[in-house]
Amino acid sequence: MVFDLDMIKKLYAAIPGRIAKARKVVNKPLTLSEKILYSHLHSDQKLEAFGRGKSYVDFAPDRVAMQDATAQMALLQFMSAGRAKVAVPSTVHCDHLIVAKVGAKDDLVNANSESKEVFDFLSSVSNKYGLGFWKPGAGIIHQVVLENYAFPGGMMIGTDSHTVNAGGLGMVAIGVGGADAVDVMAGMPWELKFPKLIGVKLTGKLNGWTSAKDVILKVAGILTVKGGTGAIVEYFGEGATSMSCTGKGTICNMGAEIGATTSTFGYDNSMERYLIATGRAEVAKMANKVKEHLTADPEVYKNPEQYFDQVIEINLSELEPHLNGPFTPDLATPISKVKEEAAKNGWPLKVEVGLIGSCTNSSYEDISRAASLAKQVANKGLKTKAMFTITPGSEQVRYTIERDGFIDTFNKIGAKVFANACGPCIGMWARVGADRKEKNTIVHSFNRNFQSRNDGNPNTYAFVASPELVTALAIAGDLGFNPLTDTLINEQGQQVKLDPPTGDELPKKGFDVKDPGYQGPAKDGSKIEVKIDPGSDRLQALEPFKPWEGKDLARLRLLIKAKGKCTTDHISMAGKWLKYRGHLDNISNNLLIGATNFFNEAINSVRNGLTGQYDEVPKVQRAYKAAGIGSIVVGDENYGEGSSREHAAMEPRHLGVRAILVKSFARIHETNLKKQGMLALTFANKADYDKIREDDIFDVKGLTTFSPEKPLTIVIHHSDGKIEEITANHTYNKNQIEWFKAGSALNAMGKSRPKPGVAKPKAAKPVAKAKPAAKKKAVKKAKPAKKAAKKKVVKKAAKKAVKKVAKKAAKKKKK
Ligand code: MIC
Ligand code: SF4
Repeated sequence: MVFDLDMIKKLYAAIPGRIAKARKVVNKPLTLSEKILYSHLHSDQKLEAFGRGKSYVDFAPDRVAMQDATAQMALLQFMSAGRAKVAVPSTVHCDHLIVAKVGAKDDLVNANSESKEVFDFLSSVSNKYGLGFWKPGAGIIHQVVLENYAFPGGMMIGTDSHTVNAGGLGMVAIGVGGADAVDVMAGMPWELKFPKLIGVKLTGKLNGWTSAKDVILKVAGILTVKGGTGAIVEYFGEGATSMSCTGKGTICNMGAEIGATTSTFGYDNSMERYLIATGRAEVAKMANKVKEHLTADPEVYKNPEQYFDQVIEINLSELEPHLNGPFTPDLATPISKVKEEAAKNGWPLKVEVGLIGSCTNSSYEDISRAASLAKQVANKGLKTKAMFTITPGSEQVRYTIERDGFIDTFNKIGAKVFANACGPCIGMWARVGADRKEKNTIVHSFNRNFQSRNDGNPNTYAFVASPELVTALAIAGDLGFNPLTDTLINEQGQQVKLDPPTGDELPKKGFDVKDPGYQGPAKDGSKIEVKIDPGSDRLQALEPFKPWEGKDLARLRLLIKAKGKCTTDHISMAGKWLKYRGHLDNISNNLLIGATNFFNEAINSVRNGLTGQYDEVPKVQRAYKAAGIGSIVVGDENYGEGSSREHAAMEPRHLGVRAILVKSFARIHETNLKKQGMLALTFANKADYDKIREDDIFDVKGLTTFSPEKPLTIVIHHSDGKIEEITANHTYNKNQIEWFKAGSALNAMGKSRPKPGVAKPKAAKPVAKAKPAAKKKAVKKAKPAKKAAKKKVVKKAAKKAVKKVAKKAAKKKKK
């Protein structure tokens, strides 16, 4: 089944004209990223030469993708939007809620019973509102999207940071929080600060042990986890065109680990081959006709320095396989240096488990290359030393690799094949013995290796590498093994060397699948009732957050001064907590339980300012909430790195934290905080972080005149009577300040109203106090809904709401 043909056809028909207009205004040759961005401006967005890293721009993405763990919150919010159907093609993918334990079959049965309520909820919401639904077992969102929906020149957003994977097929695909997805699904413009552009020129050609994964491992080492923040990374050059489309997907996927807004590649033969192999020859045909618009203008790649804000060059012919980690994906070590580094840093050398697959690396090419190594185990009389697991990215890949004998090959080395799902990548791994918290090493082909992420054990040293290298290291059972130079001793006592991996970019016999696991939506969803059991501990209907009280914030307590890395995994842990993603109050019990307290270096132990006692973070925050006291969280660099999960913003909001004050933010998290009505602030002077003491009390001043580019003041009351004032910067634009004032973006857009067709314990309060910004903005937001109403897709409620928003705004303007 080919999805979205009409939509793609329309876009391709419009692209040449849109790009020509943009080129005129920008007045210079365009990069691919600019072409895609400029051809996806929202109809109400004025075309101008936008300032990179400066202008806030309204876009109209072509589609939305959501995975089960984030879709719950996104769809709970969407249900408040009063729409009868999603405005753009959207899908839900059940992949995060499956625990990897015994093996694919049993694990899936377990997940289907344990998370039945959530899957049923997602399935019926999808059915009602017109979303495509991919059942548990169908595959991991990004692989399924690449196989079915991604197309060159398109723009999509997804409620998962690795949505960027679709850049492998020439898209601009961006990870966002659920509230952003709601905007697009409701037909509203989607706002993004126009990104900066980083160009990566790939020369030479991949060969031997080196694979596409090593490109991004190297880039991560160069740019670090925050080097891509606010930027799109565009890859080009002979090295780019000579690699496979799925290899490009891997590179784009892990662009999330350098904080990049997204990454992308120009349309080329590898993409055409992939489209054809995945049953989309028609899309390839259409793309071929507008080819020159699906890559940068030739001048750009000839003189990249003139068109990109930063250019990096990597020679693939010389690139060494890399191993990144532990605990951070940007600690890049070439394989030839690993032994030395391990000895220096005390990394355990014995590899306990090698894990391949995930959304990052489970293409046919990856699996076939890894299998070529597994085959050598028997052929060379070796024995695999470490445990070995595979999580295929989709049922299509799994079915095809089984047909082609690779699963059999892996089984022969004692591998365990888990369900087509996230599993160990996101801590959904019932790893035997992890609770003993022993120091140990694992290697995987996933993308993230933050502390505790895979198995919940903070002492697991996780390293990221290509599937090929992971397989070789699992066979050797030794982190210091360099397959390029070292030999292994086989069962007969002989020294043998592994041959470099070989494989097929695409299956010779084509892809095949029996049941891809897709469920299309009902034609008329109006009669479908979405039920939320009021007694459920998995799902909870959302109550709108309270609007801002109209004055400066006073007497805030310090909840935690987080030390060092504080990713979304530290703020809202995954693993066993994933099951509460649809229940805000329950998931709030994991707030910041992974963060390190600066003052005692302990995890999940902070001082309760009311009692002086140390307790768990959520408990202390609940005590402040019960006492009606607001609080503040202080953090280090790149706070909120990692996931798109908006729970990391909603939980503190729900529990009464008022401001997050850090040295710097990761992009998605900063937006999520703003969307949920929180104050996301940065130290104007980073050294002020050192001024914060454990028992400080804070005032936030300047909120009554809160405006773009005008810093706020934080008054710190130390317990010794000393008072200090520091400056806090912010990046709120006018519209975002309205979100803060209204209590959340959802409130500000007048979306929170009783939920049509939803059985819920208490009706949500209408947001009487929501103040839409200026008339212009409100009408702008309302317009698409008006259009939809004409098409009779929006019910009366939506029409009424549109009028209400416009009327209120008009009234406000008169005042
Ligand atoms: C991840 O890789 O961290 C996740 C789990 O896919 C997240 C989404 C989530 O937390 O649900 C992401 O990357 O956005
Ligand atoms: Fe799933 Fe891991 Fe990919 Fe996130 S990075 S979508 S958890 S496989």
